[in-house]
Amino acid sequence: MSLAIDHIGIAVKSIADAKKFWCDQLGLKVSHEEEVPEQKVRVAILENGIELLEPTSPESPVAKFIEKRGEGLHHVTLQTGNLADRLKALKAAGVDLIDEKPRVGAGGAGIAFLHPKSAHGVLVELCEHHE
Ligand code: CMX
Repeated sequence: MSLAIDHIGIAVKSIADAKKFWCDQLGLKVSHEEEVPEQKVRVAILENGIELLEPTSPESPVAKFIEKRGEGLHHVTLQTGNLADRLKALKAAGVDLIDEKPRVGAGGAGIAFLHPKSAHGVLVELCEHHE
């Protein structure tokens, strides 16, 4: 479905620490874990669509987010087909894009972020899965 929720990103200082709550206490399993060097984060995707994000560098947007606001909800990701065209249409409609062109995110998906000031304070990520 177009613009269905793909995952919800939560910024954490340490994935290992966060897993004590999400996995040990809530009982969720990790379906996939990887480092995304381009975004300077390590991600652990849980089976229910929660994505834990740990910064791998002080320069990471996630490190800056945690420094400013503390751990917590970081972004909402929506699925789209034809991401490049969707971005052009959003730009034409006056939406403030962080990424004007798709880049590569976790799992090799095409991703792009929209600025929170265009989305009522929420960082929105669009993703296009290629499989
Ligand atoms: N959600 C909501 N608002 C956010 C935010 C977030 N995640 N991150 C920053 N903001 C707000 C700040 O609070 C600030 O608001 P005010 O101007 O009202 O104070 C404003 O956006 C600017 O924030 P900043 O701290 O000055 O930071 P920058 O402008 O340097 O960067 C942003 C902000 C959103 C452009 C940057 O964090 C970014 O490019 N994010 C997208 C990339 C990203 O987050 N990657 C990690 C995820 C990786 C993955 O899922 O694979």
